[in-house]
Amino acid sequence: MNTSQSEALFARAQTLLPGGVNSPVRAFGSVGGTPRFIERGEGAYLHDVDGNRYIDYVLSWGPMVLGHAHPRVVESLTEAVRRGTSYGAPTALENQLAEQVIALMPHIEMIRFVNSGTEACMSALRLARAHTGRQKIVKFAGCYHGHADMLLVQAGSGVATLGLPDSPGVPPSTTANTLTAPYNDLPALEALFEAHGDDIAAVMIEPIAANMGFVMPHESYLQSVGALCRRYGALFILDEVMTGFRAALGGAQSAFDLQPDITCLGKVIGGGLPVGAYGGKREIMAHVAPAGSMYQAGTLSGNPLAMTAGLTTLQVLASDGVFNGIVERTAQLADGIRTVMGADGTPVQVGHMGTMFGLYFLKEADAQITDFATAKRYADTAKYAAFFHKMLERGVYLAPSQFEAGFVSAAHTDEVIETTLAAVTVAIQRGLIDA
Ligand code: KE4
Repeated sequence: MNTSQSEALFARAQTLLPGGVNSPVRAFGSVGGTPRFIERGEGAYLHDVDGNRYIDYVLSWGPMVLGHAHPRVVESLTEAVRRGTSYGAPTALENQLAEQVIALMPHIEMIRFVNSGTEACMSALRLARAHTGRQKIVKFAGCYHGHADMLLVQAGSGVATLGLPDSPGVPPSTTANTLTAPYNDLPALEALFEAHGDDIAAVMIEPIAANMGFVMPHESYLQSVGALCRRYGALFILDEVMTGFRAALGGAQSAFDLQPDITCLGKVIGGGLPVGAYGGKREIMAHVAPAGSMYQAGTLSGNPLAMTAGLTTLQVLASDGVFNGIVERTAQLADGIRTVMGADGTPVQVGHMGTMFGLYFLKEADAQITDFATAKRYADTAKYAAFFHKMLERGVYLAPSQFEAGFVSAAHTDEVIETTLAAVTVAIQRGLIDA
């Protein structure tokens, strides 16, 4: 496979951008090799600068749920851009996207749009502290909620990928109020509440832990987390930046019947343009300036292009049969991978929910990955890296890290899934994986 243009561009990029990228996980650090420089996306496919085509299961880390350059999104954005790109003033589009999100996630009674998931999570925690008057927050090892200082503690995603358990530059004073517990370990969380319960402002959790790979919550675990929050007067914050409109059309909160006080969103609601959001009960959101005194602001928050892309994306996604079609093909892919790996005797842990999935290669056949510690202990990252490259060579673009999830779009047809499974079969034929 010719990658000469990507190699040249990457060499130049590394003189201009730290690590040659604008987000660490894109640099192929944990899988090795040269990141592919993308020229365009079309449906289920990415096309790189060397003319190679890939079936895309990263989908910009979740946002491109309709596939790349969906005609309806392109058309609405083209019209919008002719009216200008940003006004710094309110528009009807913000009302419309808010109504669309609230219709799909009724636990959100009021919402604030921001520009990233990081901003959404950071602001949600400030809001929880403002609402409760308390200081401490709880997150879970291996969960990632963006790169705000107070959350870069035992984070997942790129931090886990790069083996940076805690980032330099974050003063201990900033994380002194951040408590952590293992995911899926209710007694550990109960112990934190027993020790700090009256000073815990909020618990923030990914309803599916998809920044340490793909870890499903144990039966009733999330409901128990919510109950503990209510018992001690802490806010229950669901970080659905990734699971929103992916784990289910109404997010994991609808699938698991959860009642979050605040929900954080991102990715899909921007349709590929920068959007994050946090929203929840009206009496909580009333603290947010200018309605209340909790300050949060943003030059480009709610900008008309991002609102347009997000609104069109959600409208198409919510139309008849679209979401369920993606769910069916995600299950077809996950089941197919499990079958192929099983036939080959390759130990894997495959998970899926809604339109997202995960694949761990296991160091031990009967290992179970249920949290960050077991993910680090049992995930065979070397074998994943080898598999990643075998698939890339066969035109399938998976996440360039074992500690990320995979995503499917409305453009991934049955034929695309079958082509992917054929590539999986060839990629794992005994001896083809070097590790
Ligand atoms: P952003 O600031 O990257 O928009 O969102 C941060 C964030 C918050 N919460 C969850 C659950 C997330 O998954 C993310 C971001 N996800 C990563 C991928 N695992 C983004 C990819 C990247 O960092 O380049």
